[in-house]
Amino acid sequence: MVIDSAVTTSPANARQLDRPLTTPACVVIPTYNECENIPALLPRVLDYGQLSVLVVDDGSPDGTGDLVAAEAAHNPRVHLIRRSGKQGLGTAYLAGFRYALARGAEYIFEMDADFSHDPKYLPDLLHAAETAYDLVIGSRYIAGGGTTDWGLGRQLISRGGNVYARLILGLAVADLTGGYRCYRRRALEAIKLDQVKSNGYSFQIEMAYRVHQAGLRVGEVPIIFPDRRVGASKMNRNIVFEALLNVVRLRLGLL
Ligand SMILES: Nc1nc2c(ncn2[C@@H]2O[C@H](COP(=O)(O)OP(=O)(O)OP(=O)(O)O)[C@@H](O)[C@H]2O)c(=O)[nH]1
Ligand SMILES: [Mg+2]
Repeated sequence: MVIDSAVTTSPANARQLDRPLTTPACVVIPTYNECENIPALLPRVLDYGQLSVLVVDDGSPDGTGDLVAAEAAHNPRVHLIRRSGKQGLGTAYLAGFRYALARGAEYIFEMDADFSHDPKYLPDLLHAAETAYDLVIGSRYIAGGGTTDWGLGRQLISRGGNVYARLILGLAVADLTGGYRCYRRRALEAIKLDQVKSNGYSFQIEMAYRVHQAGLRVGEVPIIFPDRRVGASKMNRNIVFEALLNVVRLRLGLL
């Protein structure tokens, strides 16, 4: 199948294959320059026959989008949204959520492409979503979870950010910034995706807060989180500052 012959255009700057989801669970993976990771990651996720993958690629100059398009051409469990340029993690996820919801997904995962989120935890997240929670977060900060490889600076930012967000928002969630997640459909339906404002680090915090505010159940399962295998981090100081400010805005109802 030639990818451009079967695309719909929605929104204006995104191209996507117009095809149905063949499984009730969909793993959304945003990518920007992950050509060294994505070819190894896709088969690991697809090992789980009940899962589909949706990559949201922001015009990666390294050709990540083309690699995924080649997979999608012969595997109906691989889906791809291509956006024209780097537009941020938050809007990538929102585009992915809308795509999955429109195709009837019951369980929608968030996962990084860089192997910090080990695919071996996918069944744990799914099981917890099926049996106990509307949003399950793979957690570094509950018993059994943790990070490896991180220097002191990175650890302090992550732990400090979580304590800060938890105190201000009053949520009993240890890893509010964790981005390895599984949402039940009803959690994404309960929050108005159009109203989600954060695009960077605080996107995860805002999503968890909104699910909690909607009266739904947020829970955690432990994960060990190693540093990205290869490729460059997209973290920067602006993302951290945006997050600090947005937590206060959220609490005050200004976001
Ligand atoms: N589509 C899209 N994906 C992005 C964007 N920014 C980051 N990503 C992807 O989002 C995931 C997480 O980004 P990372 O750079 O790993 O950010 P991080 O995990 O906070 O930082 P590290 O721990 O240093 O890896 C990866 O799969 C990235 O390729 C973006 O603007 N658009
Ligand atoms: Mg990462």
